Amino acid sequence: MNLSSKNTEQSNRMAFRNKKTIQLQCLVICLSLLSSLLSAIAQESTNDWWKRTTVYQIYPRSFYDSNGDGIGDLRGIIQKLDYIKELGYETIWISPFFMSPQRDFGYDISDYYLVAPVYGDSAICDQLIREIHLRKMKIIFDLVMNHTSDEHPWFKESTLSNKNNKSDWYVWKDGKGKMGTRPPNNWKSMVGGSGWHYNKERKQFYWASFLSFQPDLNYRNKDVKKAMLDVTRYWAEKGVDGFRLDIFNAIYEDSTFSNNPFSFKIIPNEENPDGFFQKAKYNINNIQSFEFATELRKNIDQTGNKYLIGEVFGDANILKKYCKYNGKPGLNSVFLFKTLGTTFKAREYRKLVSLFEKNFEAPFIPTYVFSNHDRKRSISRLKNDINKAKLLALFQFTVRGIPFTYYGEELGIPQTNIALKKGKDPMAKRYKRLPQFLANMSKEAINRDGCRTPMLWNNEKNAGFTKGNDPWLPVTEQYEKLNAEKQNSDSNSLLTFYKKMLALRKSIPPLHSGELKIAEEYCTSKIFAFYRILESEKYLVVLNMSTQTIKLDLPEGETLLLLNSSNINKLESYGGLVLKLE
Ligand SMILES: [Ca+2]
Ligand SMILES: [Ca+2]
Repeated sequence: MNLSSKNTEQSNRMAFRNKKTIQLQCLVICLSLLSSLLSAIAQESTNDWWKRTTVYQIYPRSFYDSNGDGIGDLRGIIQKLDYIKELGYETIWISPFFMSPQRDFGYDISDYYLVAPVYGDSAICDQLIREIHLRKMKIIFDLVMNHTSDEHPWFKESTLSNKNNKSDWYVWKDGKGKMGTRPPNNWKSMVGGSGWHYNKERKQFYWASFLSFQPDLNYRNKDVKKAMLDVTRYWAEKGVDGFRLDIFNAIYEDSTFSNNPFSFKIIPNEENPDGFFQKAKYNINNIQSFEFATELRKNIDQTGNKYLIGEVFGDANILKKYCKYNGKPGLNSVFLFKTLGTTFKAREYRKLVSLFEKNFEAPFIPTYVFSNHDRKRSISRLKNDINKAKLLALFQFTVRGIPFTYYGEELGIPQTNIALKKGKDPMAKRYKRLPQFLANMSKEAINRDGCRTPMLWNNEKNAGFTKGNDPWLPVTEQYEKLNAEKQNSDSNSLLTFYKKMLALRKSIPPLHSGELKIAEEYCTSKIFAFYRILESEKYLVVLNMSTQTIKLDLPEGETLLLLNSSNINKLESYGGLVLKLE
């Protein structure tokens, strides 16, 4: 071998080594890119936990009483966390338990940082957050940002004079007329009647969107806004995973305080807050409330991936503005209460889902709610038909959206009819002179006590809700049949079906993360059907929302669930199925 060939060989070997090094470097770069991509995907999917979650709402006063005073409490919730975990829910929303005179059972807060003694104390609250996280669940607090209790020290100070630190913290206005004793304008509160209330000390009116003892905060005052953003930061930093925001559409009022225009509408509803013969033009859904949603988002984002859900009313275009305004993100989602007024019929449900899909197309996500602490219990709207309730659960846990369950909905606890005169609810007190037959005719419960009766745990005294003698509201009479312990041991119960649905939803990604397409070819006046699709996986959900048996011609697939029926090709009354397509 001569020198030159030796050199060539050497340079070849070096080139080969260099090539190898470059290849290795490429591989390392590729791997690191892949790993950062994967971690970005993982990050994205952790950020989006709320999109896939299932929410269980607890009304703390009625869930479980740990000390026998007849009122549910936080320690009681801790003792029953395993029940919710075993059911399969991932997130718990708890109605307010902060310091409050309890005139509206917690939706009238007198200190946002303290727990009302009837429910526990700060240490138990910390323990509750910890215990929920230990079980790998999330916790959502219920924040009433629009108003405080009239016993909040801020309001007390504000009433003293119009020249103190807090005098501008609420919405004060001079009255009209010679003596200034007529309300500043014609605005009606959400519960009817003028929302303006005269205060003798200040000789001025204050504005209250809801009840008279719940004065609205003035968000045009910078200190108020900061104080309330501080409240959300405080709890978020303590580990709370999100907030349900009470009447968020009432945060800002129009600064002109002009009279609202006339409307023929008498009762406000979920899609339209107009009512009591006026358009709620100047007091509801103010554009500054949309902007505030984006400010709240920005503020809360500094504490991690938190979920914000607003209680708002209005048409879909308005509602969407709370989620995104001027290109900026706001609340993650809003309640879509149209579900509550939708008749249990195939065509109605098809319309509902089409509308929600159109208005809340991905990356937005709809919410599906059928009961809460203000509304008639779902099973009572379904005429106590357990088969319908199961079919509704099948729908709610397979449709694209975040499902919300109100405690006891999984047991089919019915609405209790409690006379207005006996009502503890301040709404019942307000309307106590209304003839009872008129209250009974109303589509929605005027006395909200009826949907807040104690949870039914077992067959013992007071259905196991309290060891005391006197639950704060009467226990449902059918508790021997409906209690959780009994239903847990019955493979055919509503509770067992809920468990099954929650497990199914969790185990099949297309059901919690896939897109939805209405299966038009199966939809009729009796059948509602849709697909859930994620990448190459496709599932078909068919619901027979009629009293008849319906013949079906289904594609090949694996039946994952068959409800109220023995044959997938002949779906019996209120039968439903989930089919994995090949
Ligand atoms: Ca108690
Ligand atoms: Ca307000």
